[in-house]
Amino acid sequence: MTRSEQLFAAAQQHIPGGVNSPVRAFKSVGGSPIYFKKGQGAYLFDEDDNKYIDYVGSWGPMILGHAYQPVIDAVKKSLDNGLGFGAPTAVETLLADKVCEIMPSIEMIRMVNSGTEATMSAIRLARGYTKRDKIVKFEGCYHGHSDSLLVKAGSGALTFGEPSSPGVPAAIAEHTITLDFNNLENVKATFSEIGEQIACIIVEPVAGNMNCIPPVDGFLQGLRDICDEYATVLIFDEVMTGFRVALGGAQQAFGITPDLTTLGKIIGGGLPVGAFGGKRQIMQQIAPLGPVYQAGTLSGNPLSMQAGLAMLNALTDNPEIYQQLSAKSEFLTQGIETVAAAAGIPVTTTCIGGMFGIFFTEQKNITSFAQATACDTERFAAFFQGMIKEGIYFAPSAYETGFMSAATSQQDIEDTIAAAAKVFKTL
Ligand code: KE4
Repeated sequence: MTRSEQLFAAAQQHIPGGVNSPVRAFKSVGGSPIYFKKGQGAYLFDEDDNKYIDYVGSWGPMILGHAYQPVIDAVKKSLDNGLGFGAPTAVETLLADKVCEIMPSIEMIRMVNSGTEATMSAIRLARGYTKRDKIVKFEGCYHGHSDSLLVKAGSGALTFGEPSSPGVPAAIAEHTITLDFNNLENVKATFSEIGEQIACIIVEPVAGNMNCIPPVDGFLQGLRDICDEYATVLIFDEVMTGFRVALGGAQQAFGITPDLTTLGKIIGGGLPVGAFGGKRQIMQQIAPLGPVYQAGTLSGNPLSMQAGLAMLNALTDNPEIYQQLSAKSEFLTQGIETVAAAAGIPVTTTCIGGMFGIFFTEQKNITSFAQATACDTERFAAFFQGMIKEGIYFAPSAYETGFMSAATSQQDIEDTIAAAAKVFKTL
């Protein structure tokens, strides 16, 4: 048994499925999850001292590579002052100001501890602000695991075929209307019937939890127009796309102004931070200013704030990384398509900024959940396992996005393409 296998066997005694987040368990790709002990730049090292080029980046936060020194230094510097006080600290305001500078649609922001908390709170705020109960999400989009949003969700929920989880009362799920991503007519038809009952639309502006599917032209603007027409709150869930597809996120990349934005992953520099923010008029409804309650013991934790601030400072000091990330993602995905075709394996890829998707399908131009779920997940699993053997770590699910880091070199990418060429021949 490998060390990872030994550790996984031991973990299952007291941790459900041996993991603290389901998609890590490798259930959809087979085999035993890899236990990592170190990350450095573009690389991960497992407990058996194998080295991998990493395209997961802790599911997005490690955009500058693992153990990015300025973030490490900021956390180390703060450590000796204690781990948290449950009281305001100056650094919370510094991070809040920084996010509002980067994303002008955010006039006020509340820090929380995860993307789930951010979207759960944003939904409650939209409902409190509009005094409406219904919400619109899109099938295959994942916004964390709060009850109202675990309806036809993506990511791990989709991976395990439980997009609508048991345990969510029908009385809650009935207020969640799930529509087709990239299908504006579907949204217009729904709003023409019950638009005045709908508190918000929450959308991943680039869908990253049914693999990686960018919005089609006009889709996001169409959502903006519909929300204006019906006084519905438009929430961009930028937990994944924020500071990733552009410094200012998808709202900057596509030039659309949401009413609220939810954030996570990169904002914490790798430590647990989520946030929701937006129009002052709406955010002023949040306690203690307004009646909509939201709270958190560790919200604004100074260590996490320091990590997030160091991360965002590094990103604003190096804006050229975004063009570099796009070029790297483009080079990788084009290379993978080329070697797949040479091996006779039907593969389509997508990429936007530092995010990319690899679909095992004959279909070109993937724009919908139906197309994403018609792909060959078994072939993906075989590809995933083959790439593991070659020292390349992709997300262990056909429904997850790949993440490029600024630390990933041209050589790393060429090695990845060469590894893919080898693996495709075995499929
Ligand atoms: P967290 O609660 O996991 O911090 O964030 C939930 C969330 C919200 N919104 C979007 C767009 C997200 O992608 C996520 C979480 N992303 C998944 C990866 N697809 C987290 C990985 C996992 O669940 O282990």
